[in-house]
Parts: sequence; C-alpha cells; structure tokens
Amino acid sequence: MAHNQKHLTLISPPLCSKNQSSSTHISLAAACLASFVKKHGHQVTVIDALVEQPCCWRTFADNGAALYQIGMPLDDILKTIPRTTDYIGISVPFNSNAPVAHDLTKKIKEMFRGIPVILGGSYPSSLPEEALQSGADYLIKGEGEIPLRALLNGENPARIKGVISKTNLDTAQENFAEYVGNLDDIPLPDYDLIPINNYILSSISESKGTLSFPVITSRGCPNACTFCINRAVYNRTWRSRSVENVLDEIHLLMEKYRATRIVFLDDNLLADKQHASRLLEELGEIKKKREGNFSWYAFCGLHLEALDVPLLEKIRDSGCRRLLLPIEHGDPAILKAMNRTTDFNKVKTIIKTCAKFGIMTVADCIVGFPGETKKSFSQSMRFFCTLKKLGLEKVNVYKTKPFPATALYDYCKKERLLLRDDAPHTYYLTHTNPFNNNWVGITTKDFDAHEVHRRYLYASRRLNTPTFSQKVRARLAPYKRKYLKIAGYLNRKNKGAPKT
Ligand code: B12
Ligand code: SF4
Repeated sequence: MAHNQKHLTLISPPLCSKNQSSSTHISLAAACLASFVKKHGHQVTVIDALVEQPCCWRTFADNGAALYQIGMPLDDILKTIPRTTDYIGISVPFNSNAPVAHDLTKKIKEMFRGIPVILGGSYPSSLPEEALQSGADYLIKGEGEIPLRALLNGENPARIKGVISKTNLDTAQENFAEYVGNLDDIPLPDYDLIPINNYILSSISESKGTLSFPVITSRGCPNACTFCINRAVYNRTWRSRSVENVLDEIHLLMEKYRATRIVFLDDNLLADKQHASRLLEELGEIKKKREGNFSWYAFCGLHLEALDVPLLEKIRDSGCRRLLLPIEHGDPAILKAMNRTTDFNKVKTIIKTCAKFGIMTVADCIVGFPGETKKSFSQSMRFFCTLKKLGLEKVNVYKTKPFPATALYDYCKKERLLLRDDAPHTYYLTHTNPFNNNWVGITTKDFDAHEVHRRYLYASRRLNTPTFSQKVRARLAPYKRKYLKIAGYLNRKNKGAPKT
C-alpha cells in the first residue's frame, strides 16, 4: 500500500421497511463514491447490505412500531468490515433509515475504536444535529466525492467544505460540500465491488425477466418545490453528465452485465431539454440496434414543461413505456403554495399524446397540503378524473409529508400545523396504516388527521378504478400481444431475418 493510500469501507445499511421484503436496489451513492476515491488512489470495500443478502430480514421496533430490516444483518456487517480499514462511511439517503444507521454507527464505534465514521446522504445533510448523535465523527452535507477524497488525503477536516462535526454544527445548514465541477470526472460506478450476481438474480425475478440497472444522468434540481428535500443536499444546483458519458455507462451495463432496462434516478431528468433530447435520440438508436430489447423509465422526477409533442415522440422511440408525471394537485392555488407552476392545458396534451403513442402514464397526487379545503380537494379530483378520461392510467396518491429541512416543514412548524413535532422518521413508512396514530403529519383549520385519511382513501379508490376504455383495453391486451407477436414474426420472415 502506498504511503498515503487509505482504506475506506463504504456501507449502505439494511433498509427499514414495514414489510418483510423489498425490491432490490443497488446503492448508486456507494458505487459512485467508491469509484471516485479509487480513481484518486485509495482502496475501497463496499458493503451494500441489500445486495449482499436481499432475502434476509430481521424484525425491530422503533418508537413502538414493528418494522423490518432488510438485507445483511448489522452483526454480519460488523464481521465483514476489514480490520485494516482507516475510515468507515455510511450512506443514509432517507430519514426513515436513521434508526438503522444510528444503531450501526454505535456498534461500529464500539468495535472499531479510533476509526473515523462518516455519514453522508440526504438524512445527515438535512438533519445534521440529530445525525451526529449517532456517534459519527463527521457528516458530509451534499455531494460526497470531493470532501471524502479530502478526508482520505489527510486534509484538516475543519477546512474541508461540507464536513460537519460537533465543532462547526452551528454553521452546518449553510456548509455545503464543494460540488464536482464536471460530473464526467466521476468514473462509472464500480459494480465489481458488490456481489452483482445477487442483484442480477433479484432484478430478473422481481421484474419477470427484465434486468434493470440504475443510472443517474444529472444531479440536483433548479426548482424549489416547498415539500422537496433537494435543497438540503444540492442547494438548488443542477449539473448533468455529457451524453457520451451516460452512453458509455449504458453500453457497459448492456455488454458486461446484460442489462435490458435502464432506470433513471435523476431528480429532474428533463431540466435541460436540449440535453435530454440528444440523449433520447441516442437511446432510440440503441433500441433500434437491439431490435426493441431495450427499455427505460424514470424512477424519480422530470420537468413537465419540457414535455412537448416532438420530445414525447423521442421518448416513445427511445424505449420508454411508462412516464411518471409529477402533477401533484389539480388546484392552481395549492400548486402555488407548493411553489410549482403547471400549465393544465399542457398536462392534458401530454396525457392525450402519451395515450396516442402507447406510453403508459402514471401521475403523482398529493392530498392534505396546507390550504387544501374540501372545495380545492374536489377541484383536484375533478382535474385528475378529466385526465383519466384522456388516458391517464394510474394515480399514486400520497399524504403530505413535511420532511424536516424543507420549506414546507418550516412553514408547518411556524404555523403550528405539525401533529407531532417529535414524530419518528419511520412513521412515514407506516403512514398509510389507519390504526397507527402517527399516520398523518399535519392538521389545519381545513382538515384534521381523519379528514386527510378520508381524502387519501377516497382519492386512491376514485382515481384508480378502471374507466370503461381501460377495462376494454385490458380485455383486449392478450389478443393484441398475440397479434403483435404474429405481425413481428411475419415481418422478420419477409425481411429474411433468421428465425429466433
Ligand atoms: C433510488 C432511490 C430509492 C431506492 C433506494 C436505493 C438505495 N439503496 O439507495 C428505494 C426505492 C429503496 C427508495 C425508497 C424510498 N425513498 Co428514495 N430515492 C431514491 C433516489 C431516486 C435516488 C437515490 C440515488 O441513488 N441517487 C444518486 C446518488 C449518487 O446521489 P445521492 O444518493 O444523493 O448520494 C450523494 C450524496 O447524498 C452523498 N452521499 C450519499 N451517501 C453517502 C455516504 C457517504 C459516506 C458520503 C461521504 C456521502 C454520501 O454523496 C453521494 C454522491 O455525491 C432519490 C432521489 C435522488 N435523485 O437522489 C430518492 C430519495 C433518496 N428517496 C426519498 C424517499 C422519501 C424515499 C421513501 C421514504 C419513499 C417512500 N415513501 O416510500 C422510500 C424509503 C424506503 C425505506 N423503506 O426506507 C427521498 C429522501 C427524503 C428523506 N430525507 O427522507 C429522496 C431524496 C427523494 C426526494 N427528493 O424526496 N429510494
Ligand atoms: S421539481 Fe422535483 S426534484 Fe425539483 S424541487 Fe420540485 S419536487 Fe424536488
């Protein structure tokens, strides 16, 4: 080992869940950070608990709620950490994983005395004071690559931007890490560091033969929706990788791991329309070359305003079968309160065009936002019903969640709308359970917890009952599939292509 080379162990802890199982996901954060510090001469071990043991679960209790930890158990993680490690990093992307991360940090600090433990991700970025109570030595606020490299290189932690410890906690909220100027400088995620075959087997069995891999083409989001945690991590910045760099990753995933589907995890996939348009054209070429054996979907956000007909054509031709549309509400006043601007006519055109192009549309809908009266709730329902008639297939209904460090949380706290100030983070995992008293975060003069739950149940049922045309299409689907199979076969035969 070279003199200044350090050994870092990066851990993505088991997932907290209200169920005994979860779909398997790779920690892209751990894979990106690992490849970056490796490029800069350090040695890395990655323990991605969910991929290590996707079928393993343990029960645990958090504030009286019975929950599950899915993935490699904490004691096994402790045994797997190399004794020679110089630093241990733990990724905590969501607050609901805080109890597991705290437990793991405490155990590590007992067993690996003197080894600095660093927490990163959206949880420590948004709740530094609480995250430090885990016993971790340092937290990283924001993007981890540059501060992590600086720590491993032995720089003075007090001088590294984004490194938070007990000594500078008072300035933590403004102490963002230095962002990587050019995202292409981060090498492609290193999946050889995890038991990738476990992931491949899980992905194929979970999605009936399709092998999906996550890809992130950009980081952050320029918008400032009041309910979004993004500003705590990326401070409203948005940067993208070059199209060529993204394609290199997709080709690698297809050739080395035989990926057939890409899941984009961007916060805002279409923030730069020109850039997105070029990427879609290239994806279209891949789809053509692979004779359709390629598809993609966006797991997270995309910019609705960018979706015009030419872009939707490219989306269709590039292998996207399903679009998740962040519509959120049907009352402009509530959207304004969310700090979102949405052109309703444009949304209708998007839904109609997608239906015509055969792209399935799913919309997000939030209920119980501060200011939502019975009237505005009905207005929202009417709007979503109109969209259903135009072809919207599914609506994901969510109760408003005021995540700490969001503008929404600050507002709710100031206006004393929070039902419980000290609500455990895991309560968001059980929020749909009507028997759990914690299931809704806020109450206003327009609604109480029961009314929000009523709206939630009503919207979920009303907006997801199949329309007449959906029922007809569902009935015809098997025949359509048979027809397409025969048509495809005849087409290939006519072209003289070899039979498969
Ligand atoms: C993929 C994903 C998931 C996957 C997780 C896969 C995994 N193993 O990581 C799954 C499907 C499990 C998931 C579930 C949920 N998710 Co999610 N998810 C995402 C998503 C779309 C991408 C995460 C990602 O890979 N990003 C790419 C990497 C490179 O970026 P990153 O994670 O920010 O990491 C960087 C920094 O944070 C930092 N960093 C991260 N870890 C570490 C560690 C160290 C040591 C250091 C130094 C730095 C560091 O450096 C990294 C590289 O620069 C994000 C949104 C987003 N675009 O980030 C939401 C997001 C993380 N999810 C979110 C939420 C709310 C949830 C759910 C609660 C949703 C729900 N209602 O069910 C559940 C929780 C599940 C549970 N049971 O606990 C929120 C988190 C909010 C919060 N603070 O709690 C996010 C931010 C979306 C949002 N904008 O609201 N999610
Ligand atoms: S557009 Fe999406 S990612 Fe961006 S601030 Fe709004 S909710 Fe967050």
